[in-house]
Amino acid sequence: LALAPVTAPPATVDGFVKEFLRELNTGQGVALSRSTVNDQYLALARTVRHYLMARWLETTRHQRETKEKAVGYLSAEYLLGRQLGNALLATDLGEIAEKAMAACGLDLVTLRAQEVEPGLGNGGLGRLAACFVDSLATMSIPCIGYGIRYEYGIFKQTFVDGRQVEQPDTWLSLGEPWGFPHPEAAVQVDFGGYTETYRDGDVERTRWVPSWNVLGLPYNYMVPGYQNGRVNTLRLWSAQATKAFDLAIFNAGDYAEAVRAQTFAENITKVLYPEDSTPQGKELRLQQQYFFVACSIRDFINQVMEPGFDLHDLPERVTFQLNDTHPVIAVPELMRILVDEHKWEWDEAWDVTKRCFAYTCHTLLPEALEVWPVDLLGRLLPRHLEIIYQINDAFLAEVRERFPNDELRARSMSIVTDYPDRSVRMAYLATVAGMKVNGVAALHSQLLADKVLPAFSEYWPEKFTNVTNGVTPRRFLRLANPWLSQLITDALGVGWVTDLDRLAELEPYAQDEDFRKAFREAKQTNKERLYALLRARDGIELSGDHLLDVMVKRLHEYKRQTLKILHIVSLYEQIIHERVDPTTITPRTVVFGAKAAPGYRLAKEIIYLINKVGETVNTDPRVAGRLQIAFPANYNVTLAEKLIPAADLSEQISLAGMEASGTGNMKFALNGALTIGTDDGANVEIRQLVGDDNFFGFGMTEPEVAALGASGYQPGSYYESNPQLKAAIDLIASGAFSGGDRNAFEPVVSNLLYHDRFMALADFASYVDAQAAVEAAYADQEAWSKMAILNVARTGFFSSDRSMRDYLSRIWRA
Ligand code: 26M
Repeated sequence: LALAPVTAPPATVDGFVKEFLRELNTGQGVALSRSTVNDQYLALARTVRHYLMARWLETTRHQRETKEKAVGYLSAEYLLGRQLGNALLATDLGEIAEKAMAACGLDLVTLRAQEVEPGLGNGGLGRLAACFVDSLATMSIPCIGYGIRYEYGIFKQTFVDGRQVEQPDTWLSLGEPWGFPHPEAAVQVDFGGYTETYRDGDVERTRWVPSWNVLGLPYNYMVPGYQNGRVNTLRLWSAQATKAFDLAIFNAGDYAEAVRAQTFAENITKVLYPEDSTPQGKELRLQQQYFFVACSIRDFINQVMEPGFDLHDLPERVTFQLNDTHPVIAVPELMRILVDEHKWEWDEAWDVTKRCFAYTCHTLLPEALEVWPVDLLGRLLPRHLEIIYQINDAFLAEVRERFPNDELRARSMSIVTDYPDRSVRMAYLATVAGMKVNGVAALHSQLLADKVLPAFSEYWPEKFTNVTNGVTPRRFLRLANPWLSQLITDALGVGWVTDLDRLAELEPYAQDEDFRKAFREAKQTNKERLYALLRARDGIELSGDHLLDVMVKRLHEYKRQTLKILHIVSLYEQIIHERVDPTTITPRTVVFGAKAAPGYRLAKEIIYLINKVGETVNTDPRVAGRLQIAFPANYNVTLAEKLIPAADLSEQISLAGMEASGTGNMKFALNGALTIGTDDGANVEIRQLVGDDNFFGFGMTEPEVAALGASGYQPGSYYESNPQLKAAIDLIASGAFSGGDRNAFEPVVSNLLYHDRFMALADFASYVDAQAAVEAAYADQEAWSKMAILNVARTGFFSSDRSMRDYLSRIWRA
């Protein structure tokens, strides 16, 4: 039997048309003349998929042959964004596809717009995972991304009378051409039950007797490298009821109970938890975490490794990178496999395990650190709880040996804590088990070591490192901003797409008048594209040649959307009370995008405030042409790709010491927006790289924040002593934005005046000054363009390719 190698269809317009029609006709059973846009989109996606298939198979074959060390990226979230555009770019089939569709009487842009993005993440952490797998594929580094195939991703946000209302994200309902289910590679995952000891020769061993189980069904997604013939794999797990489970019940004659059991199993991957900072300690969430991690470890050992592979070599073949604490239960899981199933000695198993994992922390907020109650863990994963106790006992014995008579220290480092309830601190477990612990920006890594895990960084100074985040230039520059990309390519050639440091060569072009003009034209084109989209998508009418001021990110008090709204209200107040000469005002359009966690009350009140201020300002003739506000609902990756390239000003205004890194900040700078920002997260590094003259810095530094907090922060004193601030807050409280209702914004106003945990009032004056500096700078368009071009030229460092090189040298190859 001759085994013909899998080959891609010919990369010609003709070849593409044939493949497309074959997909549509024989793949989907639809004639072109009778097909819907969705039929056409699906056929197109499957066509592009065919071009990638041979490379994917070849990548897998090559990996098996070379046995190169791989990265197992463990992440509960991947915020991928649309796939088609990226796949066309990776295969360089964009032009061919466009012509092929035209030959069929179809419009590629329309078909691309049909794709529903997989929103399998909340925000920064999930999008980072997507950027990282893109970079690894582009750099031809072996990686399997492991995660969860949620049936419903991040909710769809709508506004009803200005308030957020959530709708389910039915991303799978029109068909999903990018995922390949592999039922033959399904994995069983156990839960519940109890443990017991038994004699095995002359050793006593423990075994876990679980009480229920589910099946993990893998779906493979292609992760194409940029025009390099490489296609890595993203493997997302979906939960299914096991046959044995419901057969037993069916046989007992209880059909309804059997169907209920099925639903129960499938609940595990039903929906993404929409919290991005306050873990609720929900049992289903722990089920999700263990489910995907158990599937992934099993899959890597049994499917990815060759048969007969010796597990002692595991650390030479993989590093499992833990994307925050969400997958940390993988640590006791690997220990359980080695000790219980393979009957290794504890020490031998621990030696291998601790060389297999590394941990990335993404927060500093104390309430965001995951903690699991011992009773919940013991009920769901009794054997894992025992193993965690044993890890902790061994670790604390070591601590006590190194620091005798220092019980306070030992207790402060205990993985298991008794207060407020007996529970497991997942960040501590990750730190003890990981060979490395990293923060996601220089400042964050410093604070992580000094403030969150001080005892651990003293104990293992060499374990702590930094890897500053990055973003993929393929999606966020090349794809999202074709006009700026063309300008850059005209100046430098195409190499910058995979070598972003080359943007530095743009530096002299900041002095080139023609280049600046072309740069402004590209920005203007992007604004027009955005305004057309907002008109069609949201019915939002924006007009005029304004400074486009954008704040897009999850809604959270620490990110301080309220500080931005106070500034807007203040501008408005000054105009309507004729405190400023209207002819001196820089016309400004402010765009917000933000989802609030559904249970986060105050965040939802802030959304309401933004919408109501917008309504009032946008319909007040006194400010027409000077100030307008847009808050399109359901900010997501797709919208980001249109918004970011259009922005002039990027708002990065979190309280110093709170935003671990930020990655939106990097996307804006790379697209030639200037940043108004605090000394927080990666803003610090952006500012250093672009220079103080090309960055609008303001606000307290982290040590100043700490000092103010220690001295007893009183927001009311700022309100009393700053008339401009007082006027803004009073205007909100007066009912001016709520049809006279003085109670409408009471929760927000009283929180600011009496609590203001993130010190918005303390930074207000400084923020307003920085905004004045922005206006002055924007008045000189030539000077502004220079600054913007220098931002592009000096931020090549923020490519996620560079992040991957740092992970390689500091962690994965260490
Ligand atoms: C935890 C438990 C239950 C439900 C949800 C969660 C959870 C999910 C996501 C907690 C946190 C989550 O994400 C945090 C996050 O997105 N952090 C951001 O990570 C980015 C990438 O490193 C940084 O740039 C941001 O500064 C940081 O806020």
